[in-house]
Amino acid sequence: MPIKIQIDPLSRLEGHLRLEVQVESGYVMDARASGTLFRGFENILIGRDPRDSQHITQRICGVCPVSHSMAAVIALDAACGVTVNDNARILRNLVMGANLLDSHILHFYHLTLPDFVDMPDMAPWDPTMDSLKKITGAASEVWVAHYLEALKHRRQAHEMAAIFGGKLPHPPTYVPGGFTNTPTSDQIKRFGAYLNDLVTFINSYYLPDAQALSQIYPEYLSIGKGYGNLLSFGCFDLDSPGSSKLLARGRVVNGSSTVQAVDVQAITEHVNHSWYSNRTAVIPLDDDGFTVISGGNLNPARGVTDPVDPATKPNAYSWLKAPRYANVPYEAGPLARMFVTGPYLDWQPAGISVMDRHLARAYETLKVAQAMQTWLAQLQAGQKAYTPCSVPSSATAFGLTEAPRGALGHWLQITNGKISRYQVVTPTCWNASPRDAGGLLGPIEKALIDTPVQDPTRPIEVLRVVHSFDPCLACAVHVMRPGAGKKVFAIPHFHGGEEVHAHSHGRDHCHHPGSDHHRDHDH
Ligand code: NFE
Ligand code: MG
Repeated sequence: MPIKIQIDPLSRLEGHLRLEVQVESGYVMDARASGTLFRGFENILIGRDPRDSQHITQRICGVCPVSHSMAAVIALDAACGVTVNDNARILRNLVMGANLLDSHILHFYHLTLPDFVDMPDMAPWDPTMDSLKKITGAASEVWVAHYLEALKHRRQAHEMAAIFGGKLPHPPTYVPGGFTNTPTSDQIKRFGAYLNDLVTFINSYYLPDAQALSQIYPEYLSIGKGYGNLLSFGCFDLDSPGSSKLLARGRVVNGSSTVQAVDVQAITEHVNHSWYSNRTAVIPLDDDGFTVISGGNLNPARGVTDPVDPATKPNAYSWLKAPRYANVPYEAGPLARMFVTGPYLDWQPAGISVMDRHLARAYETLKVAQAMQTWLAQLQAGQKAYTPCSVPSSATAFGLTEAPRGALGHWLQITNGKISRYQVVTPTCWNASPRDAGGLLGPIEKALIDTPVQDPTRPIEVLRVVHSFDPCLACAVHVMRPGAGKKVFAIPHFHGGEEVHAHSHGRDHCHHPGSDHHRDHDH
């Protein structure tokens, strides 16, 4: 008889993910990932000045705000018909690069290590799911020291982004036509000092630590593959039209070494198992106009965000839609980018697994930091990074880029000078999506299937698979649903029809007043 395990919230990620897995004979045989909060940013944007989009969409998340800014201004540049100058392109790359370094260091040291290293029995590491850890006792001390060292370098990356960006999170400097800060030689010097320190840290800590972890836990080089379909929109333009990028655009099917082109029209978002209407929606265009559109399985250029009361849609289980490429699920993230961009294939056994995700993320951190050193040297002090442009009264456009966690797209429609449609498709929507119209599992759900689980009261193997994707449910869904005010930090699980509370498993980034965690218990 299968054992059903519910982890809610699954912590050490951003936002709130509920995970249900069924374990039979020691292996996961079914999985459901639920985003338990509604985002709604798309609807907040309707009727606003298009130039507000890069400021408002950044507030989707404090971890990857710069990527939202980048996606928004790429769409706005296209709508305005403007090409930004080299200083603007480089400043946009440098601030987004700094944000990526911060995010990747955070993910490996502060969100991932506690799954593999027995951390000290004190806050912030306790309570924890202490089981099946191969790094314990004296051996763990060096890892704890690196965890603390990494905090310093995260802070450096964060401060570095603010030198050009003005502030972090949510820099106000990204605008259509470029970047509002004119770089000074003092700023370039300060940015460079942080960057050199970070390159040293990545070379002497992060890369060796990621490699050591994969050698201590080699079984995770063959756990958590999933579909093996990888998608990258690419980012970090190397020329001003953006025809060449540091991280390439492309996709890979089932781990193939052949990289295929990305056709944006092939992207749709399915809502069959999501709490959105798949019937018809009425979309107001302005004071006296509206359009009527089908709510289900649309390209984001025609997409709508039409939430329904969860009670009215019993087959649905998530506030995430299910983005698909030609109706097929794809994984987004550093592993996808390294596969599509190339050098990763020469660097490690190019597998798709829990450890491959960590290795790819570490390798990408070095690649981006080194490229940032080159770009910094190309920046022209005292030269403006802004090209005047004006927003047209009507346009459709999209901006594709990469957030730390993977492919990010913003789709924009302007009518009568105002935003009449805005759709955001985040990497975590790709990765943590629920089942689609064809019943296909989302990539994280699929990666969990066949994961061995030794002790269902402490399913740490499940955490390791989910964490390898570095999910951010804040990006995927955002606005809270008023709930019963409960907080659940234990793992309720079900054994032979009897509910047992396993011991709790660590702290979350931000505690929330609670959604109805116990709603789906069945006995
Ligand atoms: Ni909130 Fe985000 C990234 C975006 S994840 S972190 O990276 O977009 O879906
Ligand atoms: Mg401990």
